[in-house]
This record gives sequence, C-alpha cells and structure tokens, in this order.
Amino acid sequence: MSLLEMIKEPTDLKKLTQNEFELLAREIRQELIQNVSKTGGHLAPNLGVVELTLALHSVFDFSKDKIIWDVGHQCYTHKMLTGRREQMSTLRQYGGLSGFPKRSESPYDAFDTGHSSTSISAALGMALSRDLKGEDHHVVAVIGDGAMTGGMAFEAMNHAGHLKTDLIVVLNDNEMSIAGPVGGLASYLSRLRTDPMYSWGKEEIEGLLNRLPHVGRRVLKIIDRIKDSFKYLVVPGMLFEELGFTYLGPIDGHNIGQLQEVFKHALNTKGPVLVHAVTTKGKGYRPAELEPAKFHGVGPFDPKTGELPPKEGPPTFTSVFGAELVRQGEKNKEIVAITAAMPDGTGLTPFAKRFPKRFYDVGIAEPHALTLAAGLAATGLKPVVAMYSTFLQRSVDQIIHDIALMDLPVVLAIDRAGLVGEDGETHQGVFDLSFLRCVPGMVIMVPKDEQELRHMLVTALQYDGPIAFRYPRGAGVGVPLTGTARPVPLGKGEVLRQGKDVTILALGPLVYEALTAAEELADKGIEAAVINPRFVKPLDEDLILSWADKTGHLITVEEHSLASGFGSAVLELLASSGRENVKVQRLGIGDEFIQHGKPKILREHLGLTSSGIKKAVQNMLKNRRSFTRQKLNIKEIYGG
Ligand SMILES: Cc1ncc(C[n+]2csc(CCOP(=O)(O)OP(=O)(O)O)c2C)c(N)n1
Repeated sequence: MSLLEMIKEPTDLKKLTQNEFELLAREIRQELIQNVSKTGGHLAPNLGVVELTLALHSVFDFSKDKIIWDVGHQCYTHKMLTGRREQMSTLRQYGGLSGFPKRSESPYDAFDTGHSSTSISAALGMALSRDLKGEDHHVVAVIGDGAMTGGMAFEAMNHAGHLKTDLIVVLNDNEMSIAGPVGGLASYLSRLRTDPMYSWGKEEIEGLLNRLPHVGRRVLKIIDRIKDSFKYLVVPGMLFEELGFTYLGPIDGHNIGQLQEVFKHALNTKGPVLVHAVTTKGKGYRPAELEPAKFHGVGPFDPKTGELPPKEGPPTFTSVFGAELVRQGEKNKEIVAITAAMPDGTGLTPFAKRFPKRFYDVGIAEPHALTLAAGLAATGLKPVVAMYSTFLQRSVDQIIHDIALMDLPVVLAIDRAGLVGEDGETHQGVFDLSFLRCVPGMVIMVPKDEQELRHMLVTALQYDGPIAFRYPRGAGVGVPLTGTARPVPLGKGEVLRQGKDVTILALGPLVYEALTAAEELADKGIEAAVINPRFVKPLDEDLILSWADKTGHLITVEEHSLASGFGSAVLELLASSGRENVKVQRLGIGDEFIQHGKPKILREHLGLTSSGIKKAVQNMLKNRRSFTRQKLNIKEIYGG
C-alpha cells in the first residue's frame, strides 16, 4: 500500500516523519503527472506546490482554518488530500471535479477562485468576520508571484496592514507567471531570493547590530536618521514590512521541515504575516521544469516524454489574429499591442518579437492595461488590447470611464469569447456583449470565421473610436486565408442563405451551424434564411427588420448570456420599431454559470448546435404548421 493510499484525511499527515513526507511528495507528483497527462490541466503550477501543500495541511487544520488558493489552479494536491483523490481522473471533465477550488465540492474549499489576485482580499474578509464573531481560527492565502502583480493584491495588503488583524499570506515565488514575470516586483523578489543580505531575518540583523556595541549602536542611530533608505538595504522584505506585514523568508518551498517551522512561527505571530516561499514551477518533472510555460496549462500528453500530440486542423483564431496584427504592424507604426500576462495565449508573441518596442506586457493587471491603452490612444497611437473575454470583466470601468467617455480609438481584441471548456465557470467568456453593449459609442463585431476576423481587425484599426471584436478559443472554421484583409462596411450584416419561413441570425462561427440546420430543414420543407449579423452594435437594423417582415419568425443564436446579449438587442429593435407580431426565439445561455467540460458537450447541452437550432426552428413553426394543416383539413372536409 502506498503512503498516499493511507492518507484518508489531512489529519493523517500529522503522524508522518520527514522521510515519509518526502516519499509522499514523490508519490503525489507521480500521480499528478499520470492524471494530468490524461485529463489535461495546470501541471507545472501543481508540481511546484506539493511540499507547500503538505506542509500547510500538516500544520494547520483546514476543517476549521481557512485556506484560499489564489487563481486556484494549483489546488490539485489540496484536492487529493481532502477526500477527492479517487475522483482526480474526472478532473475538468463534464460532471467531474473542477480544476479550481469549489465550495460546492468540499468544505475544505473555503473560496472559489479562477481569476487572480483575489485571495488576500477574501482572506482578510474572513479574518475580519472571525474577529467580529469572536471565533478562533487561522486564515491563509496562498498567492503566486504572478498573481501578486495584480493591483487587488496590493489593495488588500495595504488594508490588512492597516487593520493589523491576524492573517497569513504565503507568497509562492516560482519566478514565473504563465510567461516570464513582469516588472519591479519581479526584480525585487529576485533580489530577495539571491542577495545573501536579504536572506537574513530582520530580527537577526537587529540582533547582530546590537551585539556590536559601538558600531551597532551607531548604525542603529544612522538607521533612525536615514531610516527608510537604510532599511531598504538591510532588512529583507521591507516592501511587505512597510505595508504592515511581518516578513518571513525567503525559505525553500520544497523543504517540508523548513516550511512547517516557518508556518508554526507564522501562526504564533500577531498581525498579518507574509511567508515568502521559493519554489520551482514544474518541480520534479523534467519536461515541465524545462518548459514551465508550456506545462502551465496543458492538454493530454505523453507522461514518459512530455510530448503533446501534434496540432491538427485549421489554425486557431488566436494565431490568425496574431499573424494579421504583425502584417498590419508593418504598415502602421502607430499600432501598439498590450497583453495582461498572456503573450502566448493571446497570440501576441509574434508581434512582441517583431516590434519589441511597441509591445507591452503589463502583468496580471487588466484594469491598468485598458487605461494604459487609453493614454496611448489619447496621444495618437493605436493600441490593440488582446485579452480573454473573462478577464476583460475586470476592466469595465476603465472601458467606460477612460476609453469610451473620450471616444478614444482603442481596439479590444476579445479572445476566448464564448465557451472555453475545461476551465469552467470562472473562465467562460459569456458576458462581454452585455457589459459592452451598454457603453455609448462602442462598436462590437463578431467574425463568423478566421478570415472575417482578419477583416474585422483591419476594420477596427481604421475606426476612430472604441471598437471590439470577439472570437472563440481554439481552431478556426478552416476557411481559406487568402488575399489582403479589407474592412467590412460598418454596421452591415450579410445574408448567407435565403428563405421564406424563418430567419436565423447566428453570431460568429455559430452561423455555420445555422447553415447546416437550414440545409436539414430544407429537406423537411422549411425554408430558413441565415444571416451573419457581424455587428452587435450598431445592429444592421434595416436588414434585421426587413427579414423580420419577410418571415415573421426570427431565431437568434449566440454563445453568450441571453441577458442583454445579441438576442436582447434584436428584441429591443423589434419592440422599438413596433413589430409586436414577429415571433422571436433566442438561443444562448440562460441565467446560470456554465460548468467545465468539453465545449462540444456544453454546446450540445445548451442547444447551440445545428441540431439544437433545427429543433428550435421546428418548435417555433410547429404551431404555425399545425394551424396551416388545420385550415387545409377544413378545406378538405368542405371540399373547398
Ligand atoms: C485576472 C486574471 N488574469 C489572468 C489570468 C490567467 N492566469 C492564470 S494563472 C496565471 C499566472 C499566475 O502566476 P502565479 O500567480 O505566479 O502562479 P504560478 O502559475 O506561477 O504558480 C495567469 C496570468 C487569471 N487567472 N486571472
């Protein structure tokens, strides 16, 4: 029986020796690699926190203490230790375990995460709640050096330091975000890690100075006089100390004994404490240690070699966008590109390589990315912000207040719009149309395929105001990518198929599902027109109204929330033009969060497929057809 099999609950860890802990860490790594090689998932971040997680669970009691995992992508060992090991093969699969902490899954998951830099705020909230209710437990936030670049982390630390409540923040410093780390904080942490001066504890330094009577006292006097500048030189973690935290570290995040010692010290320290643990992303699995960015989040792979299956099929929307942006960048020097810590994910790496001076990775700082773009646009440049739909949610005020209010020409390239699949609820990109539609002056486009994405990028670059286009995760439709990209006429949709019975308005690549549905419906004697609306704002009002009049029946289809999405815009148009008699059915996402699972499965459940569209059309026309048949029957009866 393996050691891991003997750990039924976290309290079982308390009996282990140091050697057993090391053995257990090895077993966990083996299982993580095997599992994730089948399910896909965030391998490298999880391999990096095995010892950290073991140490936390052996020192704290998270049946009453609280732990909040920032981003939450590193929680696999935590799940294995808290009764979910048997289900790890279902990780990220439809109906299986989530790849992130979920309160609905286990009482050990204190807070749902997925987006970064929230842990310290949430932990502080829990600590304050504990204090108000007179409870007695510890609250721990585990946050990576990447997530620490998000503004909220600093807002929370600033507040925690002010309140002085008991709170433990574990900084998991692996020198990596998804890509390389960004900015002053990264250099600061690097100095803490590498300069021997910095590995001294603050108390040790003060003790040393006191032990040197003359020099020491004199130095302490100097400290008093030039306090700040000197402290920055000699006291480790001064940035955190100045924010009101007791800094402990840096410590080896793979040494369980050392981690346990420091955690015990932390839980006996009053006020907020920051434990700085240095770890290696991908630890213990060579392919992941060598290429931590590739193994940050991976699909299934060969565990022996670390090789991923060859990419098949058409190029992704992301890569087509990235390549076209480079082409446009050659022609127009005013184009600058911005990412928030996702240069690869958003397809901006080729642009960054070709035009390093016109590319900005701001770290995990989405709101800053948008206002930075506003500044660039206000002074004559053409910023393109490429961001996943789900993370753009963070920047709504910046879009309204810093961009749209001044009508600034910022281009929003919204990647991973729609269902993203295995990352689940926290990552589905299904709200962007709702929060952009209401912004005055905002233009919103949705390309039906990767070729139209090229055209829309050019449209956006030529437009003098805020403009967005949204496109899905993964492979394109497979259309030829030929010719020069040309702007599409503003606010104009296109009719892809004529029909007299019903009009299907399908957004983005769903229009191809609508075309398939229309073909199958034709076999059943239903003539469906299919329209690619292209614009959610401004809507092609004339086109939509004329087809509403022609067919009297509209079906809207969108991979987006129905509340205030594209279908809602069509309903608003019909209502304001007084067409009460047009029948409308909207297909999309209802008032619910969509869980993890393969996009194909999720789409089937939501009816966002050709057969779903076909069914909706048939249902819609059923009444009309039975009415017609009834009339026919009457005719037949009376021989008319
Ligand atoms: C608001 C937000 N933006 C972007 C992301 C995408 N993302 C997931 S993990 C990650 C890097 C996190 O780095 P770090 O906190 O150092 O953790 P590590 O993966 O290195 O363990 C990023 C950018 C996110 N989850 N949330």
